[in-house]
Amino acid sequence: GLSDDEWHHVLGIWAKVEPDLSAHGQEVIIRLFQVHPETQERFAKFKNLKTIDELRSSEEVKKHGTTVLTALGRILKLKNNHEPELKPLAESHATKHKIPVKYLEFICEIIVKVIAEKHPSDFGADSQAAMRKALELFRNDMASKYKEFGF
Ligand code: 89R
Repeated sequence: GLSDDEWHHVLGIWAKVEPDLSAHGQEVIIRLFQVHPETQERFAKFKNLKTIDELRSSEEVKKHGTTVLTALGRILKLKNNHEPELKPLAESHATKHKIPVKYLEFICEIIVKVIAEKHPSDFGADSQAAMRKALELFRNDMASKYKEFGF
């Protein structure tokens, strides 16, 4: 797990993300689809959105981005004890949506980049390192739950 100091960094930057969660979420989803177009194919509801303008003006994309970051925020706030929140998420992403761990790596990298762009003066080296570590913990625990669900 992370130290108290590392969690302090993670939750400190998350507190700066939260007031505008939907803008962050929208940017993360759009960036994910642009950098890794195969991820967009996983969404029946987003297959029709072809251009960047269509993605930007979609309320559904914004809504989904908010859903994803809200879930992630709940998990981060549980620090090293995220199992109760993580388990149902791992179950749906393993058994229903069938999202490879590799895709989780993609989105985690993009989350760090988007936060760094939106909060250049509040997301220093220590905070970035702590956030990367928290997201790595999240991914590793998702991966081991995936195995339990036979994915
Ligand atoms: C796909 C990552 C992630 C990734 C989907 C992906 C949508 C939280 C991908 C629908 C798909 C497809 C759906 C269904 C979905 O289902 O548990 O409405 N995700 C739903 O047809 C992540 C991450 C988090 C996260 C959620 C939540 C829901 C949901 C909550 C709704 C409830 C449910 C990691 C940051 C593939 C593109 C916290 C990715 F590639 F990025 F890893 N989801 N999702 N997701 Fe997903």
